[in-house]
Amino acid sequence: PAVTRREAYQPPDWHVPELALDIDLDPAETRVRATLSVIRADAHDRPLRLDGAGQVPLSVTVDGVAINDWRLEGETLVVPLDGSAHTIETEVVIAPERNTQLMGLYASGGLLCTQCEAEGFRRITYFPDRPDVLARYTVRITADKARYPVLLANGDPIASGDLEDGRHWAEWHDPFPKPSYLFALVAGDLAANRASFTTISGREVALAIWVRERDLPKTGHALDALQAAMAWDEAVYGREYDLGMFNIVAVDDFNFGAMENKGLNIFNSRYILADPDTATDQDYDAIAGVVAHEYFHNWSGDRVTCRDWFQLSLKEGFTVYRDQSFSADQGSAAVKRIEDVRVLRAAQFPEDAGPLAHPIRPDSYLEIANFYTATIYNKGAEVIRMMATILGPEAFRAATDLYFDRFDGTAATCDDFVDCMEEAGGVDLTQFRLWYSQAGTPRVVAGLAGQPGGRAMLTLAQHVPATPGQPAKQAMVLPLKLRLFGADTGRPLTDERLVLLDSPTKEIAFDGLAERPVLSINRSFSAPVIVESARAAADLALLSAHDDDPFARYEAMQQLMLDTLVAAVTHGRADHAAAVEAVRHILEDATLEPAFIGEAVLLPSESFIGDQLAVVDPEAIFRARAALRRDLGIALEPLWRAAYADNAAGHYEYTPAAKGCRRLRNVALDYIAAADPQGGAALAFAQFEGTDNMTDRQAALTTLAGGTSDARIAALDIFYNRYSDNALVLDKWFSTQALSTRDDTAQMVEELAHHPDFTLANPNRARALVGAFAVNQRAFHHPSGRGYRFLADQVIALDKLNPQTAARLLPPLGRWRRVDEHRAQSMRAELERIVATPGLSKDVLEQATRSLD
Ligand code: BAL
Ligand code: ZN
Repeated sequence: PAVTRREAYQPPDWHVPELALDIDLDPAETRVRATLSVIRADAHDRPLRLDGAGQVPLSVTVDGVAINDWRLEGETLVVPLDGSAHTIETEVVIAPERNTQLMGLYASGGLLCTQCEAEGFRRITYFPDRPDVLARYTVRITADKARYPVLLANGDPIASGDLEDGRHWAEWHDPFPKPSYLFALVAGDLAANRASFTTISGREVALAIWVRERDLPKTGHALDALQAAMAWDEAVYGREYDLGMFNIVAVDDFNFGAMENKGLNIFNSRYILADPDTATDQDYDAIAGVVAHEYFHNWSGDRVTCRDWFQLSLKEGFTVYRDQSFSADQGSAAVKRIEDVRVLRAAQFPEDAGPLAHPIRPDSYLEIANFYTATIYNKGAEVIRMMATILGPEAFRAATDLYFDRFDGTAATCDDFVDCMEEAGGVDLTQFRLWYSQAGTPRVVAGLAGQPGGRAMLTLAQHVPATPGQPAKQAMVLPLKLRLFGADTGRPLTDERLVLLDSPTKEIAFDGLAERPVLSINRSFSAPVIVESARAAADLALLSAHDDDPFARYEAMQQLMLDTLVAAVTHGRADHAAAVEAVRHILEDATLEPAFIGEAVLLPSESFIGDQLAVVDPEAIFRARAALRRDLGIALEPLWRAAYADNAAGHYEYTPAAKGCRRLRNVALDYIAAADPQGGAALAFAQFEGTDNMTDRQAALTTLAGGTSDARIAALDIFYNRYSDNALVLDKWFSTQALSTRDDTAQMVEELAHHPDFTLANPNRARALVGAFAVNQRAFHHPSGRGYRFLADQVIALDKLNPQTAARLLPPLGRWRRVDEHRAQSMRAELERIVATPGLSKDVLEQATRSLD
């Protein structure tokens, strides 16, 4: 397969200002007629080249006359043309019911729907399927009226009618030129939860969330989030919605979380449907975040799109930053920042440290679907955040205004965005741009040396590790917020200051310090880096108790626990006293909100502990973590029991305060179970049975699922029977078991893969079992190698149906450099088995071969 390179970018040879689609829907045989107005872009003599995939043209006409001098080069339709402007018509037949890749037009439940990003449109019709060809779309859909009473496409509806044969039709027009990846169509028997939104300039927008009739009661939260997001984007970014309608459709089979098609967002149903009985607080938060994310794309993605797919982070990094800021404004900003950093560390840092590392603007790809990564999305958001920090809020807003104004209606690049930051911010970001080209997580070594006379010298040194294809790195610009605190009193000794570390090393002197200083650095996680700063347990405990930046407080607590756990893994045992006392202090601090306490007292994940070690020993990490969990549970049992009792709610409410109470209470439950497995299991089972909400029910189930009590089997059965007709909740049933820390999880997961409710055809279900299992460090790295074999078997099987989802499950197998030689060999053997599989997709081939390097 051919590699696409960023540097090989050429502007399109032909523009397509208008596209009319006439789509006669049928699951087995859908007929698509496309009428393209094409204009030669400049003085060249190259033919028109239209991308296609999986179909052949039934006819091609030029200016109304059938031609036969077209040819196929691979799957590309090549049409020789004289002159500079023509009308081209093509006709194809496709079979959505046989489309298991879920790219292009496909069937999900009783619906027909589309997913076109990145290159799915070519599976529907012939077109220059690249993001820098922007057309105005008019779409006519015809379908059986009984089976598909609702017909939706992008833009606004312009006409509809009935036909004699039980069929009907609808026409939609989208006045905004858009690339093909934003095309969408949905047909089905759907019901709408409707509302309206009045924009800042007084225009009424009709909002609708379309779902199966029976799911209507679960759409209120998503609709509220949509309205909040629309108002927020006006207030914070000055962005107003631009069509008369905004439609969202929820579908069960979806490769992504959701998709920002202009005026017609299509969502994975897990990011729409929620009620207290079936969705956790985490689900509710994710729904609001994803609804906002897709809505925000209307400007950062749709109105201003990407020139080519190497610029993907232009829209994704910026839009993730926007949705993170929105969610921070809706609840606790501190807790949101902690959660976002946890996701970055769990998903992106390992990517940056492994064989699949790539810059946020990659240089080449075999399959672009493999680059919808935590690096493009989450590290991309951190890069935008750093620019916002450097510019400050007013200049950042001026810069985004400039960007939206200058590039409205066009396809832009990451450099265009940074140019606007420089111009409006009056800053030089030449060196900062290395964030776009260099992969790898920078490391900062920080040392603070106290000197006589109230002086201290801070020494900072940065190092960006080598990554595949990038052996040597240049020093980057790292915006580090820091502050000094007094070691005796915990009082601040300095103001917070923003240091731009832009050289390999830097020294900063502090004078007039009244006490020995303790360093608080990378406050609010101002740079997405790893800070190595040898600080004594007592100093970390001091920061965890006194730092005025909540993130830094959390971070000090995490570092203290990490140091304890790393010592335990390395030496076989560790002194837990400092960690216990620091946690006690947090639990006893009445000024802290429960949501924050719930985060601060959490143990670092097994994978994050592993990231601190040269060679990961998953069993040793599990044992060290379990020992600290048990000791924290036992030593602080009265405080956990008090937190459990004090944070009980009479009835369910979805408010930031109530969420925080549930969070702390469920963390406390898990520590109680660590201290007292039998009593904790009984408490968990009582909570499981007595609660009125899924947050508490799933938390109790998770605690039970990791233990050995008889209540575990009972709870799993009750849960299964209660929710056997709810696919989203059954996903939780699978993933809770796949994430269990029990000894027998690997075997249990193999058995669950034969459960009648397990199917690889549904991406959510595949991710719930296989994806969850592959991040369960202890089970996946089972010394027998059965975990690796299982993942490889599932990837090979899924690749035949859905290469994109299969490829996204593969990365854990590429972490073989991080484990002992025996495990590494087993992992490599499975990767080699995958690569040797006949008929492999380029998606999986690319991920597996890169993972072997
Ligand atoms: N553009 C793909 C889905 C998303 O990031 O919104
Ligand atoms: Zn996005």
